[in-house]
Amino acid sequence: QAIAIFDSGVGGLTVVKEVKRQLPNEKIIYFGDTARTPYGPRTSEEVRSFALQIVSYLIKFNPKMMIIACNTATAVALDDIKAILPIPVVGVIHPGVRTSIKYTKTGSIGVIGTSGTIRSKAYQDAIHMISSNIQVISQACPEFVPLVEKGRFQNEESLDIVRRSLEPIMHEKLDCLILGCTHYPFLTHLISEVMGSEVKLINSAEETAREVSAILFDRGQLNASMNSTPLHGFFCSGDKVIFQKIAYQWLDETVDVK
Ligand code: DGN
Repeated sequence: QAIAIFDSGVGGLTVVKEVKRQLPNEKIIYFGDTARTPYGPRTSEEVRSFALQIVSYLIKFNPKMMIIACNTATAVALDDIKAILPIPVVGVIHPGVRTSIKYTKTGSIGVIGTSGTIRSKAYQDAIHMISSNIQVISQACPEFVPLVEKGRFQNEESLDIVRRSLEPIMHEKLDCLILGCTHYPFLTHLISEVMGSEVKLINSAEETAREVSAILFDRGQLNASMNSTPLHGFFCSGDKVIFQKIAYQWLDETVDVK
């Protein structure tokens, strides 16, 4: 049985990479909704209905677990998806929140994400549920996802966009910044250049994969066999050539995309 993972596009590949690293024997089925990306500017109802459609597609593969590798969809649909699926469902918000709370010394945590994620206040609520006196400084960066979907994660123009988007929080006294969108790790170098090396960037993929591993271990569902490399399945709703190119750059392997 596979682990199903989905996102609005290529962003969830940052989670795939970490799941593959921590759980190399697990088979992954991935769906990227590249035809309808970005989800950030859409209404909550729209994102929820897209997420439910994708889940009903992926569940046909009989996965043992579902990862919502999209913060925007996690913010609005995690509870609904948990309620309808008979398998464990993991989102990407709580893992990033836990990592940031463990890390912060100043008690000021930055969060960047899509307009939908920031508007939902999902990070703020999750952080304050654990520790009410932490200051959360949030900033929506709506221009980042289109950059990543076009594969533009390194050029000068992208650096200018990153600088302009982060300007409002650049001088805040943050010691960590949650990359509250799974697309943003693609822009790590640029974000780091703008925020400075003293701000730790938190990519929720690592902690998400750890949570997945713990759940599968508890359920006795970890695949321990080292006999063969699992054959993953990648699907996208839009241009498969661009998806394949970005997947190759990020995962360092050629993937067959349907
Ligand atoms: N990767 C999605 C997220 O984590 O929010 C991006 C959503 C979008 O398409 N804007």
